[in-house]
Amino acid sequence: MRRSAPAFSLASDRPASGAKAHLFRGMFGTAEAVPSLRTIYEIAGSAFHILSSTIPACKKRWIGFSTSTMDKKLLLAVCLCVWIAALYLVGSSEARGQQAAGQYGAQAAPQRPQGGSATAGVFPAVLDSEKRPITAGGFVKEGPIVFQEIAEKAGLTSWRHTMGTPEKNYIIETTGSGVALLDYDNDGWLDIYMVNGSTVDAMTGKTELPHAALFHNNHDGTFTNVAEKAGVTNDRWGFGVAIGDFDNDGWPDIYVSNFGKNRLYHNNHDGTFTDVAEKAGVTLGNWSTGATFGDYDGDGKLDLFVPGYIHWDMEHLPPKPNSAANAVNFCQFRGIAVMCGPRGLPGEGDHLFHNNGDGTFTDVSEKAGVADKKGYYGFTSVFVDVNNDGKVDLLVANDSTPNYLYINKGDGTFKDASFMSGFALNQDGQEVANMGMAIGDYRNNGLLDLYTGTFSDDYKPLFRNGGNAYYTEIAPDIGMAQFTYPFLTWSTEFIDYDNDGWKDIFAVNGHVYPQVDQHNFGTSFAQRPFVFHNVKKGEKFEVVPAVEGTGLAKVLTGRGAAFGDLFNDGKIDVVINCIDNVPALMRNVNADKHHWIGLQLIGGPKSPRDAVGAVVYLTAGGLRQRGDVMSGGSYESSNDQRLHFGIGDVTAVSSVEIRWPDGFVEQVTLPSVDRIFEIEEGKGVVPSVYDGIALEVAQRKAAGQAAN
Ligand SMILES: [Ca+2]
Ligand SMILES: [Ca+2]
Ligand SMILES: [Ca+2]
Repeated sequence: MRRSAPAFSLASDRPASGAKAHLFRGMFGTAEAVPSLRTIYEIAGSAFHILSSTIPACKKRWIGFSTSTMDKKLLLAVCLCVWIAALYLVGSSEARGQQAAGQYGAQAAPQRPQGGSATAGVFPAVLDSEKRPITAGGFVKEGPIVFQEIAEKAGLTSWRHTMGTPEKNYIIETTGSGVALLDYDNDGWLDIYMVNGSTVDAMTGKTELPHAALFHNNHDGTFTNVAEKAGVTNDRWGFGVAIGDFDNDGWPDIYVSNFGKNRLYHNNHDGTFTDVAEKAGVTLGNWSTGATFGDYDGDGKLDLFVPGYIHWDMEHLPPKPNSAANAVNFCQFRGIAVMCGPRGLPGEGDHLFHNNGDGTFTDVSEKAGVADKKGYYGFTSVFVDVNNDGKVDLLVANDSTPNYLYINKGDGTFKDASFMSGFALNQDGQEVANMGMAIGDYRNNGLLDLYTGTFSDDYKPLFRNGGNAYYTEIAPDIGMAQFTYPFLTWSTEFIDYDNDGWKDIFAVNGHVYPQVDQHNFGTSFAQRPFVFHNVKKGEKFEVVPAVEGTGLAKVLTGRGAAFGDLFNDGKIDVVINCIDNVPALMRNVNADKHHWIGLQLIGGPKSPRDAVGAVVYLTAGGLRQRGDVMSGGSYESSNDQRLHFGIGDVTAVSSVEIRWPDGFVEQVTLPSVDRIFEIEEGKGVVPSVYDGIALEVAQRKAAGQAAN
């Protein structure tokens, strides 16, 4: 479904109204933004990006208008206005920076609470033939079946997520919780950890506390919830989860981010866990979100970064949507009263914890330069090497504020390259509501690209890495913007769902305002997921049709989601944590017969044992693909840490180069394809549980084929 063509737009894939009209709003902020947070650097950086993005666009249009003098004059006038304004911004940034600096002391004071998180404008509803918004419709009767939703059959619907009341009067009831895929018992089969929310009634003892779930993989397509026995029910108002073997004992541990104290569940190797967060010094205490483990200082031990969202006070709540205090309805979305936030509410700072190696951590946020003194609304973070210098950098997706991109300087500190990298804002120079993020090399050129999930009425930005972590946001330029406007996207990941060697994009959606279902806004509270298929070697993506009755046509209250090969069959599946609902399990049933490789990496004595931070370059059929071992990501979630490569019709891998976290570069030879191998640093492929699994899966496949 596409809207009518715009009258005039510098970009090609969205209406002219909204986008450019808001070009400068992002610089100074609006009623919704926080102008006092702007510094000289940010304003100058934003202006620089306007110049760098509009000059090529103007040039392109100029060449396009070869005959019409009137059009050329108009174009010249518009472009000149944009450039003059951008230069003015650079010039005036010093004064504004001083003004901003003067206001820093007052930043902790809450601003007037405000609602609404879209920035691009208001767009007309896109409805399907049955008058359903495209977010809950637009299905086709026939087409390729890519995902089937099998949560009930798999036994996941015995558990339910709960967060606040259905009315969603407060933002703390709306943002949902994450999912982690981890193999906690080291049997070679991914298990599932689902974070739960809570309610005020439960926290004050009136009702039972909602529990998190730990679903053990029974190897037969079903799962059993063992959270109680394992001691990981959390029983707090939970948001994010990150997986990392922080003590290098070979068993994955679990960090859970809550409103209130966080948990660090240490894996006891016997199916149980012990919360060691107090002793480790990593509890914090207000509203924590999607954490990430990573060894930023290269000492071989995983450190921990925990973003903060809003500094929330249960005793002093913002006004309810229809309360007297909100009589003027200043928390609005498209003119209707909704819950307040995040804008106008005080942000919660971020924390970096250095791993001391003795079971304790030290908060080094300030020293390292990642404390988030601006109080941006952090949701999801990931340690990963975006500038290919062998050290993990740090990405933070921030809601309704600019994203952070911190470059690791290698001396225990980070350089804030958020604006200069181009990751802070979308191509309009606009801060958007970044919930979660996908990280992957979708062009197979060895550079990590980024995609973030944002609010409805904003498109979902694609950040292309031009080298050295210099990003250009290009979603509208390659036709990926228009379709995504009505969706509110949380989790997203680059996954090669059809194993053709080119990474595709999966997005999990759902609105925060239940009120949208009462209005013809073209969006809905529950939304279907969407998939973009990488069809031209990273130059173009196409929306995969949502076939009725299949996973992509399932309308969900999606939030956190984790991506991984749950059934060891070489196809990436998706587990979705749906707010106030049962989970969804999207099993990848795509009909392709493409080949694949899975790699479980084990770090040596100088690297983190779970190899977080390792980078693999796998070459097959002339295609060189990159895979990074990461902790955290998606939206407040943690994906399968085994690396997955689709290799198309090729039946042999030419080379595997591994850059281990300690800097050691190893070449490994793989004896076959279509299975998972375990590789230990310095030892190449080692015997593992995956040898037995490969045999078992092959036998089952043969039996299945015989039965058919
Ligand atoms: Ca397992
Ligand atoms: Ca461990
Ligand atoms: Ca693909």
